[in-house]
Amino acid sequence: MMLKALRTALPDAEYMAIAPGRVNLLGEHVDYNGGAVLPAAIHRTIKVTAKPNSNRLVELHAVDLDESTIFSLDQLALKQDIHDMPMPGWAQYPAGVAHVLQSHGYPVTPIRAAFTSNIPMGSGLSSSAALEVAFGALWQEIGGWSLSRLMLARLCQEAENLYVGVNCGLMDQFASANGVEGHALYFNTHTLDYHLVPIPDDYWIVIADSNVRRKLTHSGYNDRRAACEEALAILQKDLPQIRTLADVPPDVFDQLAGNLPPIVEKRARHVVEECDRVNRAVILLEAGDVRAFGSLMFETHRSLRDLYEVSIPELDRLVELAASLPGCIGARLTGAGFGGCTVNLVEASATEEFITRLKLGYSMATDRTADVFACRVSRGVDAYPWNWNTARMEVEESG
Ligand code: NG1
Repeated sequence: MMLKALRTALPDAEYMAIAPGRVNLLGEHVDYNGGAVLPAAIHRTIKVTAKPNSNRLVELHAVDLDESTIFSLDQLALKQDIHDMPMPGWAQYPAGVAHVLQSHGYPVTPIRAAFTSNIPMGSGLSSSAALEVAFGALWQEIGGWSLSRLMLARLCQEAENLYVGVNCGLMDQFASANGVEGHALYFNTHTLDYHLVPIPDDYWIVIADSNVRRKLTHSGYNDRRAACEEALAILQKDLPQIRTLADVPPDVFDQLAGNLPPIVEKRARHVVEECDRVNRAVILLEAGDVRAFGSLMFETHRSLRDLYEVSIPELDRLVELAASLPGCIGARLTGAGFGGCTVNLVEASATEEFITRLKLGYSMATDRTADVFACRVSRGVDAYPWNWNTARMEVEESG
C-alpha cells in the first residue's frame, strides 16, 4: 500500500530513503541528563522518494495527509512557502534539516519528493525524528557527501532543536539513523559512545498505543527539564565534579536529596535511579537474564508514574493489564509520556494471545481502543538510487 501510493505521487522518482521509528526499551527522560538509553529501531518506517529539481525549489507531497507545499532553499529561515504563507507544520522537519545542512556547508539539492509513513504520529515512536533522518539521508545520498550516521543524527537533532523548536535530546535521531536488526542500542548520550545489545529472539517487543494523543507534552517536558537543571545546580555545590545528573550514583544522591525542594528531588531521583537501571539492565540482557530485565521495565514505569509524574491513567491501565497476562515479562510507558504508547516484552509463543487480551482488557477498562502490534527490531536509515520499473516491490514493501 505504502509503495503504490508513493509511486502514484512521484512516478519518475530517482531516489528512495527509508527511516524507522524507534521504541526506547529503558532509559526514559535521561537523554537530556547525560544518561545512557536503550532504544531500538522498529519496523515502522517513513519512506521518501525524490527526484532532483532544476530550480532552487523543494516540492513536497505528504501522501498520508494529501497535502503539498513548495519552499525555496534560499529562504529557509523564514519558514514560509513560495506564496509567503507559513509552511505546514510537517514541512518544518525536512525544511529544518535542509537549513541545518546548508548552514554546515553541505549543498542541498532541490527536489520534488513524496513521503508516506506507518509510524503513528504523536505517540512516542519518533515519527518526527524518522522524517528528519529520512530527508537527511536522502540529501546525503543525492549529494554524495561522506557523513557518519552519528553526525547525520546530530544535524537532524539540531534541526529539531533550532528550527522546529523542540528541545529534545539525541536519542530519537540516533536510533533512527543507527538501528541494527535484532539489537537495542546502548547509547551514552554524554560521550556519544554506543554498543549493540542483542534482543533474544524468543521474545517479542509489543507496542500498545493508548490512542490518547499527547497533551501538555511541550510544557510538561520543559518543566521536567527545568527541574533537572535546578537539581544539577544544587547538587554541584557539594559535588563540583559532576557534569550531569547521570554522574550522581544513587547512594550519593540519597545523602544529598534533602538539599533539594521536594518536587525537584522527585524528578532528580527518577533520573539518577533510571540511569542506574539502564546500566544494570544492559549487564542483565548481555547475560541473557531477560526476565530480570523485564522487572526493570516495570520499575521504570512506577518511577515515571510516581516520581517523574508523566504517566496518565490509560497508560497505567495498559501496564497493569499487561502485567497480569501470561508471557509478559516487562511493560512500561515509552517516550515522553502524557499519552502515547507502552512497550511490552512478551514471550514469542504468548504474543498473539497477549495482543488479543490486552486490546480487550483496555477497551473494557476505558472507553477507548488500543492499537497493539508486535514489531521486529529493524535496521536504521537507508537511502539509495531508485527506479520504479526495476524496484523489488515485495522486498521494499515489507521494509
Ligand atoms: P518522544 O516521546 O518519543 O517524542 C521525547 C524526546 C526524547 C526523550 C524522550 C523521553 C522529543 C522529540 N523527544 O521522546 O528525546 O527525551 O521524550 O525519554 O521530544
